Amino acid sequence: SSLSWGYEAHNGPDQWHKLYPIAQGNFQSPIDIKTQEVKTDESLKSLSVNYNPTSIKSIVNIGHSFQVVSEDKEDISAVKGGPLKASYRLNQFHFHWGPCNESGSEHTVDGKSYSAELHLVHWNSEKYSSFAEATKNLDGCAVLTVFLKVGDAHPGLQKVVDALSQIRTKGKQAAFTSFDPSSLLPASKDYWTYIGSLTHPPLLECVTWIIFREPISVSPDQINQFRSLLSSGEGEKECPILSNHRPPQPLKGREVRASF
Ligand code: B30
Ligand code: ZN
Repeated sequence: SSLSWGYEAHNGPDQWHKLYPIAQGNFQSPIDIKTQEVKTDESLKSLSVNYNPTSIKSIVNIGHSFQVVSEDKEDISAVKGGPLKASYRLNQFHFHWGPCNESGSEHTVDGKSYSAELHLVHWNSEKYSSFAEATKNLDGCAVLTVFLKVGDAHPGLQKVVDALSQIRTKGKQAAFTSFDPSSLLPASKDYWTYIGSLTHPPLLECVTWIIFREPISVSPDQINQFRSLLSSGEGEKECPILSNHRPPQPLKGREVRASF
């Protein structure tokens, strides 16, 4: 173990349970989606995603990743419908990736990894008053998830990639405004859903996962820009963020439903 968690051998996913025993809990994420065991649920409503570019405020290097922050004082950007029984407000979005294109996603589909994974993180603003409070409850959060595969460049992602040069080191942040997160969603709104956890410490079991079946394509250059971000601070020895994904966890009897 180590002073703080990370993704290296000494402080990575296999060590997290020592400081965060819930790492071995019954509702952990990510998981492998076994498409033959998924149940189509005709009663699942279609998702209603309402994002407003005015809620997006900044982009920040948080050391193990970077995130784009959405102002969440009101439901300016929110999701409802689908498996959700309330409106969930957008708090931030971020990505997970790996050192090469063969791995990087957190969820897998029939054992197959994608090259990266986008998480749009929301909290239940009808029942709770902050993201932190929401994370203490099973119905607290909803994460919309999009797989990234390497191929053609993604025009919507390029604006995010272009901002990374301003936040190369840990702790840096920059203004990032009038961006529409819907530009990062796939054309098809078919999704899988299950109940799980945050995928890194504190690993709280508070997330309704909504995972789009269809991936988006990003170029080799776009994903390489993710890998050029640094986990080190300004003036420290340069340490690129090459991997920040947790492997799939045991399903432990949970049901994965499909909207399609
Ligand atoms: S995820 O979407 O399941 N990967 C947190 C939010 C989303 C996920 C995992 C964890 C979380 O704990 N957020 C609050 C505090 N975080 C910032 C952050 O959002 O991401 C602080 C931190 O770590 O040190 Cu990473
Ligand atoms: Zn995440």
